[in-house]
Formats: sequence, C-alpha cells, structure tokens
Amino acid sequence: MNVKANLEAVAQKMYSKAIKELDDSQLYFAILNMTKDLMKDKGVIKGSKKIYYISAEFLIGKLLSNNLINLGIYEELDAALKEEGKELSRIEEVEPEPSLGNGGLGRLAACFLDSIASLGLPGDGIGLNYHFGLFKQVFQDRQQTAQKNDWIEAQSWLTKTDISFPVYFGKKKVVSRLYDIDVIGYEQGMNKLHLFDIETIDESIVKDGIDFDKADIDKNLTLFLYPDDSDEAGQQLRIYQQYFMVCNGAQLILKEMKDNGYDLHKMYDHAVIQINDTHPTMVIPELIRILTEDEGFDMDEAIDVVSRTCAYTNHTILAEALEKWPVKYLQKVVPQLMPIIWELDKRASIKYKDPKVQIIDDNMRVHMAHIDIHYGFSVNGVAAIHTEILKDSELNHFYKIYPEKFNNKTNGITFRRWLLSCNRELAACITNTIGSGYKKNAAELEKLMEHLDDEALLTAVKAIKRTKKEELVAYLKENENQDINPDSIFDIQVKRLHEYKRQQMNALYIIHKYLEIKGGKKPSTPITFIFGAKAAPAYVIAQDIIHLLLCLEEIVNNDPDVKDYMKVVMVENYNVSYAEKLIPACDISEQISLASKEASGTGNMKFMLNGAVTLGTSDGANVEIHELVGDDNIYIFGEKSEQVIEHYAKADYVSRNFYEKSSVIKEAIDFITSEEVVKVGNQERLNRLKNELINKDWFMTLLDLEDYIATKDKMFEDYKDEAKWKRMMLVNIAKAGFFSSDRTIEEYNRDIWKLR
Ligand code: 26Q
Repeated sequence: MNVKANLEAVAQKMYSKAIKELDDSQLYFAILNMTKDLMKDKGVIKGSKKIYYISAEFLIGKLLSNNLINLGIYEELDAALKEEGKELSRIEEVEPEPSLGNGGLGRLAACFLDSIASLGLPGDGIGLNYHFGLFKQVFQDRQQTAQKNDWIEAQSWLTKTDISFPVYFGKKKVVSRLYDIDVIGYEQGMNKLHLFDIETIDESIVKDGIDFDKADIDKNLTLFLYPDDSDEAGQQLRIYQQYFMVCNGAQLILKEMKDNGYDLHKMYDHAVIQINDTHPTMVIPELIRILTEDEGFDMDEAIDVVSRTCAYTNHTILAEALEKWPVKYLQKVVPQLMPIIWELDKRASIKYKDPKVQIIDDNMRVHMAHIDIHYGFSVNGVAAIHTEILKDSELNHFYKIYPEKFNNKTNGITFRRWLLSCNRELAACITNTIGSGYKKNAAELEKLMEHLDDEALLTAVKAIKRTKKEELVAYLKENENQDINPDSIFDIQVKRLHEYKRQQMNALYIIHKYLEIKGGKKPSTPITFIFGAKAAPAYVIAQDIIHLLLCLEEIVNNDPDVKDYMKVVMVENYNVSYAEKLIPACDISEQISLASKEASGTGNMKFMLNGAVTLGTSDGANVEIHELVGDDNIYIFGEKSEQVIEHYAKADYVSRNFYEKSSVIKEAIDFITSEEVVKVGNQERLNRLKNELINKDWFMTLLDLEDYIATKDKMFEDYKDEAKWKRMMLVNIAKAGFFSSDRTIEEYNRDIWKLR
C-alpha cells in the first residue's frame, strides 16, 4: 500500500474521517500510529553480540521527522499531505519534545542510537523514563525561572511492555515497568531504547516550578531528570535513580542472555555494556552482585566476566563534574552494593598503592570513575585533545597502569537529523551536486571540494543560508517578538550555560561593540548576536550571566543609535527543536570555551555541517575541525590548552591585572554595573558577576578577551568579502563528513565492541 492510502486508512480507523477533514493534531496522531506500525514491520536487528548503551540521558528530541526519513517515506508523505492541503512541517510542531537530557552527553547518546541502527548493528539504549525532562525555561524580569517540562501523552512513541523487574533499595522494594521506544535505522531494521519507570509515580507532588517532595521514592523516583543536587535529599535521589537504572539494565541484559541460551560465563562474547560517563557506573558492582548471589559465580570469575563486558566513556575533565558519592549515601540507598564496592576497592588497593587510584578515598568517598577504569576493559575520551589530556594529566596515574585500555573516539552527530531533516534545502543541493552517496557514507561530502570554483553552487549555498535565515527571522518574530534583519550577520552561541563555555566573554564583546557604536564607530554590516542556554537552577553565576544577556538585549535592541547596527536575542527555552531552526541559519558559530575544558563539543560539528564558519579556541573537537578545514577556513584565537593547564598549575592567572591594564577590558566590565544596565537589571546579580570577573574568573575570560575581540572583528570584516565567505562555507560543509556519528560508531565497533 502506498503511504497516502495507508494514512487514509489509519485516519478512517481512528477518526472516521478523511485526511482533508483532520486538524494538525489529529493528523499528527494518525501519522504517529502509521509510522509506529511501519517501523515494527522492519523487524529487529539481530546478531550474536549486542551493544547495550546505558545512559542516564537520551536527548532524543522530536522523533517524527527523523523516523519518516529513516523509513524513506518523508518525501512521499509530504507530497501526499500537500495534495490534501496539509503541511507536514506544521504537523511536526504538534509533537512534544522529550527533553530527556541536559545537553551534549544526552544528545550524543541519541545520535549514537541512530547510527548504531543505521549501520545495522544490534544495539539498545538503556535509561530512565523521566516524566518531566529538563526544565522548561521561562524568563521573568530578565531572569531564568524553571517550569516542569512534561512530554508523555496517551499516545506517543513509547510502548508499554510486559517486562517488569523487582528492584531493592536495601529492604525497600519497588517494581519497575519497561517502556520501549523503537529506533529505526536509515534504510535499516530496528533497535530499542529501553526506558524504565515505576507505576506509582505521582505527578501531582510537583509544587511551584520544579519543586517537589524528595522523600517519597515511590512517588518521585523517575519524576524528573536530575533533580536539584544542591542538598542531601537531591543527591540521594540521584543515587536512587542511578541504581534503579542499572539494576533494571542488568536484569534485562541477563534475561536476554538467558533467553538466547547464552552461557553467562561467556557473557562478554554476546554483550558489551558502554557506560556513558559515570552515571551508570553501579552497573559493574550490580552485575557482580547478581552473578555471585544468584548465578553461582565465585567472586574472581564474576569480576573477570563483568570487567570483560563493560567499557567506560569519559565526557569531562572538570573535577566538580566527576562523581564521588559518600559511602554514607550509598550505604543508605544501596546497602547490598557496598560489600561489593569494598571488595573492589580492596583488590585495587592491594595491587596499586598510589592513593590517586583508590576507589574509596580517605574521606570515605567512592570515586565512580575509578570503578570504571579498574573494572572495565576500555576507557575512552571524546575528542583527540580530550583523550590526550586524560592520558597526560587528569587520569595519568591510571594511564600508567593500564595504557592498553585508553583510546580516543572523537564524537560525531547524526547527519539524518542535523542535515537531512533540519536543512532539507541544503541536503537537496548537495545531492544535486555529488549524488546521494553521502547519506550513507558521509566521507563523500569531500567530493564538494572539487566544486570550490562552481559559482552556481556557491550562489545556491549562500541562497539557502539566506532562506534559512528568513525562516528563523519569522520564527523569532513569533516566539520572541524580536524584529531581526535577515541581512545581518547571524552570530550564534547555543549550548548549556557554564562559565567554562564563556558566554560571558561573548557578552563582553557585545558591550564593547555597543560602546563603539555609541562612540560613532559603526559596523558596515549589521550583526545579530543570538544566544540560547539553560543554567542549572542552583548555579548562581550562570543565572547572573543569563540576566546580563537579557539586560543587554533590552538595552541594545531599544537604543535608536544602535539597533540598526546590532541586535541581541536570547531565545527562551533553547532545546533540540530550537537548535534545528537556529543551526541552519547561522553564519558564525561561537565555540569559545577555555582551552582544555570542553571535552569535545558537538554543536561545533552541527554548525559546520550547515555551512557556518567557526570562531573558536583550540579546544575539544575544534582542534580537529581546524586540522580538517585548514587555517583559512576557521578563526582560532586564545591561549592553547598547554598554556592554560600551566596557568592552573602555577596559579599565576590574575584576572584583576587584565582588568587594570587594558582600558578596553575595563570599560566593558565596568559597563556591567553602569547606570544604564542597573536601570533595567538586578543590582545584586550584576555586582556579583562583575566581582566574579575581576576577582576570580576561574575560567580565564579576560585572558583571551582581547584576542577574541580582534579575531571576531576580523571575521566581521571578512564577511563582506562574499567570494571568500562562500568558499569558506563550502569547505566547512565538505570537510564535515568526518564528524558523522556513523564514523564514530564504526570506530567504537572496530576497537571496543567488535560486534561482527
Ligand atoms: C554529575 C553528578 C552530579 C550532578 C550532575 C552530573 C552531571 C550531569 C550531566 C555531569 C555531567 C553531565 C553532562 C555532561 C555533558 O554533557 N558533557 C558533554 O559531553 C559531550 C558529549 O561527549 C561533549 O561534547 C561535551 O564537551 C561535554 O561537555
């Protein structure tokens, strides 16, 4: 049956109406049901060994468009709907976005699921079915407030299964329920995302914003993604969640082993468990516990089998993000695991005397990453420079013990979502030029390099950028009530708000530019500075930075001397769907973290693929982007990671010196608490931020500020040279193939998983 007839039948069955008579919401549910059935028909991907990607976050975003593309029916459905006067892109807006992740780590997990299925590899995700995803950001009085962010509807991509396991927290028992989301590969079969839940969750315990009673596990266990961890109750709830996830995951994996008749003593021949950062680390002691208590293994063999099954990915070198749980908490939440963890600690400390590699430290804290490294067979970083820093400094003491475990897997993104779906025009243009082979083999994008002098192509790419900018302008008008000039340069920084990512440095540039324009120095091309970022509710300085950006938006956009030359837009509630609108419209991609701090970044890859030029530091995957595109097609500034690491070692960075010796820096910083800003802002927040920058500035904003200003000014100058800019756009697109998550997953499979 063709797609239209199929949908017509579904519409009749669900609503007794023709397609023409349905509204967008009804049509969405009809298409949802039709698509779910079509996916089922594809069948599950099979093999004798399977990868289980276990992660506390899967930031999958909306699924309709992606699933239609991977099924190969997007175009046909789009055309069929048009015939009935319906618009698929409008129908897509009906779908709620599942925001089951904080940022990069969660989105990476989602891209990986797409690539694993698209490569035809058997592999499932294991995670939690949070009822409320990452909070919905609402601005009030130029400050961030947080609202609960629901996404589960009566009909959704979730399928309730009949699988259910008991989970014990000491003597307390809860019973899980598994929900599955089918993951369809591009022109491939299907894998599963397994999300565990309990049936006693009580959504009504949520009070103001995202406040809720943290005491009652039966009611709150899977209620929220990462509840506030600033107090003891919040941290313990996180441990409850983590254990619930791994205990279910372990039971599911062992069940599948048994259902297939595999020998658990050879589990590593049939299963590999990729541990996404330390959040699922307890899967290691939990599996050892089950194998010894229920499956008759002795401790030596249980440890051996589990160690040969588990592999660990590190996503950060920020010390404060490395999980170290107090023994006291673990003893309270999961007393049954502590004897195993003590045993693992004892064995490690007998073999290795270095206190830096102990699992339980002198302060009675359990270093979760240390469990993964001692008792997993692989440790990987997520970009070349990140892995080198892990080996040379952060995890050097482990690297000396286990050099063979360490390997790099530079991150990637799925081109199905970040090109084919979000930028159909560009994808069509590329297909016209080099054929469609790149859809399955992203390296073929390189063929575009043979077309660098093709005027028609360069003009088409620029025209597509302009179209995407116009679309964004319309969206920003409707959603943010901002009037943006599509002829301005779109300079975009979207990512979680964190001091190391240095949104504050971008803000200081904006102040600098504003003051220049007020002084009569006008840019020849107008500029629009766009931000999107959520800050952790307990992260005060991050909230202050958001406040400053919103104040600048107010001041700049309403200043008659300035508003025709520059605008500032901080979009509300930046999420995956917003990213899909912003990224195709971007001219300048801001990737300005302090060198050594951004493990990889993946937004940088998405922007490049969509023809933006990077303004970045030598950090994370920027380094590899730089190597691929060459000096002429990227703008790199700032101190290198070696220098930064040395500043930390010597403690010789004094931000006040930079403030005092540069009038440009001083002017920009002083403006934060100027009369103009205080008039529209909150004095306490602004003072605190200014003081932080002058007296602490842990992430060295002022160190790189002058170089940043000079490099960015040069970039704006170069934008006027249209021939040069178009060429840079095309080179960036052509060289983006390396950053396909298909490549990343091929490497995981080749070096770690060995599935076939
Ligand atoms: C841990 C303990 C307690 C509270 C919170 C956390 C926590 C939660 C989320 C720690 C880290 C995260 C998320 C980290 C993350 O997103 N890291 C990013 O991973 C991307 C994919 O590898 C990289 O591209 C980014 O550079 C990295 O910042």
